[in-house]
This record gives sequence, C-alpha cells and structure tokens, in this order.
Amino acid sequence: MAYSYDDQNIFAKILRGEIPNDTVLETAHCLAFRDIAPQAPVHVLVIPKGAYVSYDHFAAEASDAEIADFTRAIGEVCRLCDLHGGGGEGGFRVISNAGPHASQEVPHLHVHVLGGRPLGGLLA
Ligand code: D5M
Repeated sequence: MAYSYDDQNIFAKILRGEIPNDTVLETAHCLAFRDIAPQAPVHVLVIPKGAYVSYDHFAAEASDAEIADFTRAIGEVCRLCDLHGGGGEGGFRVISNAGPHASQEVPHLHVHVLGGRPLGGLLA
C-alpha cells in the first residue's frame, strides 16, 4: 500500500510549533503531550516526529532508531505518569487508531496512553 501524509494535520502543526501543546516528554524522534479531550485522568498522546500516518506506515518505513525511540517513549510516559500506581494497583492501556474503521481523527501516527482509573473491558 502507498501511504500519503497530509502535512497540514494538527499534529504536524504541533511538531512545527504552530499550535501549543502540553508536553510530557520529548525525545530525539518523538513528542508526548496531553490529549486535549482526556478520556481518563491520564491521557497522553505519543507521536513520532517523522511523517507517518499510521502504525503500519511507521513499521514499514521508519528507521530502527525511530522505532526503538518510539517504543521507549511510550514506556517512559507510563513511568513518568506513574501508571502502575505507587503500590502497583493501577495499570494503563495503549491504543493506536488507524483509518475510518478505527475512527482515526488525526492522520499522523499517535498512540493513546490512558490510565489513572479503572478502564473497563477493551471494547466496553
Ligand atoms: O484521536 C485523536 C486525538 O487527538 C483525540 O483524542 C483528540 C486529540 N487532539 C486533537 N487535537 C489536539 C490538540 N491540539 N492537542 C492535543 N490533543 C488533540 P484519534 O485516535 O485520531 O481518534
């Protein structure tokens, strides 16, 4: 499949500094910031700085360094936000929506990191 990337999407504008964001973490290849419409007490979006529309696009075309950095950044956000809770009683969910069937709103790869409350069953 050929992937096309719209550089006018809102996360591209955030990466260019044209729109403000509430940054949680910045790494060499990623930015993590709080979702503007949080669905849980902790709701952070982790995005690669590269122009990838979805996870499959990223996996097909990103460098090993970008993939490693993205994976580590997601884990680091969970750690920074203490999502296991002090005694390990918490937990978290990591989701990435792609395409119309998943109701992807912003066509730049992003992972939602959700936690801070019981999240129910996956499709609840
Ligand atoms: O989710 C896209 C998510 O992006 C959705 O939860 C709202 C969030 N969003 C949209 N605009 C912003 C800005 N400007 N800052 C922070 N978060 C934002 P999807 O998986 O594409 O359905």
